[in-house]
Formats: sequence, C-alpha cells, structure tokens
Amino acid sequence: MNKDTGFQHALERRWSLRRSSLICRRPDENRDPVSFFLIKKNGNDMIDLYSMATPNGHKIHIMLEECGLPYRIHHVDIGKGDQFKPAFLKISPNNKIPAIVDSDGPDGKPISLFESGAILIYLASKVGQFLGETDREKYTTLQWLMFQMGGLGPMLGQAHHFRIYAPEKIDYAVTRYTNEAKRLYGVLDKQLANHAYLAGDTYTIADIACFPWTRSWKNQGIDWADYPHAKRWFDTISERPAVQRGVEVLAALRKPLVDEKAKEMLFGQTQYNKR
Ligand SMILES: N[C@@H](CCC(=O)N[C@@H](CS)C(=O)NCC(=O)O)C(=O)O
Repeated sequence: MNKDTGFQHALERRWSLRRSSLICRRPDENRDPVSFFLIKKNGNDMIDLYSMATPNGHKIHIMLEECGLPYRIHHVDIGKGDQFKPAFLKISPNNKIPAIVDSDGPDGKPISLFESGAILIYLASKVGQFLGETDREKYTTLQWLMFQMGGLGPMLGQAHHFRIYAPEKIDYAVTRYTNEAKRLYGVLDKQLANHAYLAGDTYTIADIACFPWTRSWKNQGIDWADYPHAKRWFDTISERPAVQRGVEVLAALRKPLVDEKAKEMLFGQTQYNKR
C-alpha cells in the first residue's frame, strides 16, 4: 500500500467509524438508531463523496451532515492534479469537485453526479428535506440555488481570484469583481431583510449553497457592517451543528494555495490540456 493509499484508507476508516455512530441522525426526527438502519433497503448503501475543503465542496459536506446520510470520503487534491485522473473524469468530466456516487440511486442502481447544485437537489429529493414543502417553496428554493450557481459562486470566485491569486494586480478586474461581490451581497441582504432564510421561513439547499461562499467575505472585499441582514443569516447558519461538522470535513488536508505547482495546475496550461 503506498503512502497516499494508506492515508486514504485511514481517512475512510476514521469517517466510516464516525458515521456508523451518526448514521441515524436526522434533524427532524427522533428515530432510534436501529429502526432507521433497518428501514434502509440495504445496510451497506453508501454515498461516495469525491471532494476537497473548498466552498463548492463544503456545500455537499454540509448537506450530507444535515441529511445524516452515511458517506465515505475520497480526497481529491485539486492542487496536485487529482481532478485530471481518468477515473475521476469518468464521474466528473468537467474536472471539478464535488462529485458523488450513490450506490442506491433512484432506480436502485448506482448513480454518479457532478455539479454541486445538481447534487444538492438530488440529496434533498432523496431525503425529502431542505427543498421546501409546497411547489411554490420548491421553485423559490431552486431560484435562489440558481442565483448561487450562476451568480454568487462564479462572481465571488473571480473576486477572490483577482484580489488574492492573480500573478499581477489588474486594477480593472479587482474593481469589477469587488463591485460585483458587493452588489451580490446587497441582493442577499435585501432578501434577508424580509425573510429568515433565502427561500422564506425555512432553511433550504439555497442557504446551504450560498453560505460557504460567504465564509471568505474578507478576501472578497466585504465588510459585514454594510449587510446586517445577511450577517444575521450568516451567524444563524454558522451555529448549526451540521454546518459546523460539514466545514470541518477534509479541512485538515487543505493547504493555503501558495505553491506555484498547484497554481499552475489550477490556473495554468495544465487546466487547458486536451484530455
Ligand atoms: N459549478 C461547479 C464548480 C465546481 C468547482 O469550481 N470546483 C473547484 C473547486 S471549488 C475545482 O474543482 N477546481 C479544480 C479545477 O478547476 O481544476 C459546482 O458547483 O460543482
């Protein structure tokens, strides 16, 4: 067993041991552990999570913790180039984390999924939670989820990139994406001035998707004092036990992105090689 594989196994063992004691945790039910285990079609059903501790990864880590679904973690080190390995590209052809494989898919057969928004919708549908109750609530949830996937995530990502990682400071890009970040926090703040959560009164996958991106507010040029309603929402979500566990998943393996090789892997030619 090489060093990496040995470490991977140890990690999986640690988490599956931890999961086995948590396997029945469902936030809205007081089921006893044994009965929940028995209602599962197959006690060995497990979600394989391919991920890293980044905002997009955190969304799924938090969701899995909120749902109390058993999962096994595979660390994909995107700074080392694990995302370009053929086995990973088979489940995530866009070479990005997160991805999952659920051995118990909708038809009882395994299903693999990439794109965090699709994974959140899938998991919410699987457990029947965090999507809203009525059709109206569901569409409102999806609307704010799409806001995150199409706007908040990509724009805050660019703000972060040009403010922190770009090899040269380009004033135009820094100003453009910092302004865009501020505008988007303003949209969140306005919605949260009148609602406890993004889709209304209940916590949904829209909140789970947006929250991890707002954890890096400082690097995005944001001052919470300008967004008091969004800050109240941020603090409320930060206090959820599943969120606190979720943000710790794989966090110990995340290194600051200072290594030139890792930067080349993520932002340089390696990213654009034909595969
Ligand atoms: N839209 C995708 C974005 C995923 C994404 O950008 N993942 C980053 C980490 S946060 C990644 O894997 N980057 C590796 C790469 O670009 O090679 C999602 O939401 O799942």
